[in-house]
Amino acid sequence: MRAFLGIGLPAGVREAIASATAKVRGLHAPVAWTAPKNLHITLDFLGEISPERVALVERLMRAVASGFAPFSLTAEGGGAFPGTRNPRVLWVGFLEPLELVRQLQQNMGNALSGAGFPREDRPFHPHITVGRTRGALPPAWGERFVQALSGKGFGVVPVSSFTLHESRLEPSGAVYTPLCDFRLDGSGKREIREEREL
Ligand code: 2AM
Repeated sequence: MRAFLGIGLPAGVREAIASATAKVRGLHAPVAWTAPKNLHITLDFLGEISPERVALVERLMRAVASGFAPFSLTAEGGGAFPGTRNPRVLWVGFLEPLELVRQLQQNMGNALSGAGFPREDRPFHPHITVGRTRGALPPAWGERFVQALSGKGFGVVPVSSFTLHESRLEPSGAVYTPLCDFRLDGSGKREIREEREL
């Protein structure tokens, strides 16, 4: 099974992104746009995993989630990977502070790599992929995309859990099926307390 761990978005944020990108989507550039229902933040892409590994991931992620209290993220503006001159992935970003989501992603990566899952070698840049390019774009198209989203707010994403998803690649596009939610049900103060006890 192809799987990833991610954070879902409220309908209002997905709608705000869909309406802010409607104009650029209407330009018919060679871009595969993410269906609004599929918009999400990826925390860890697991790739192909066996059913036995799914149970292990669930155990590990429950432990990670219990170390965090809910927090929120504010979606604003956009960018392109690897850059606006040669865009492959078009994304919506988040305002600082991002320490909590970075810490969450890091703790997830530590738990997973400790259990033998390969560690993501790219630095974590929290984002929502809104499109992937499928061919050559007109000159300055990437800059225009980023300008179209610049300074635009898409709302607050309350993060009270994260989710293990199955991702099936169908001819009509990716189909994501949520398998398990991990509630952030800790106080978020566990590490500070442990440090004090030392
Ligand atoms: P991204 O959109 O943040 O780039 C589900 O397929 C999610 O997993 C995608 O949205 C993508 O996150 C991420 N993903 C897909 N294929 C990947 C890969 N080969 N390596 C890393 N992340 C991947």
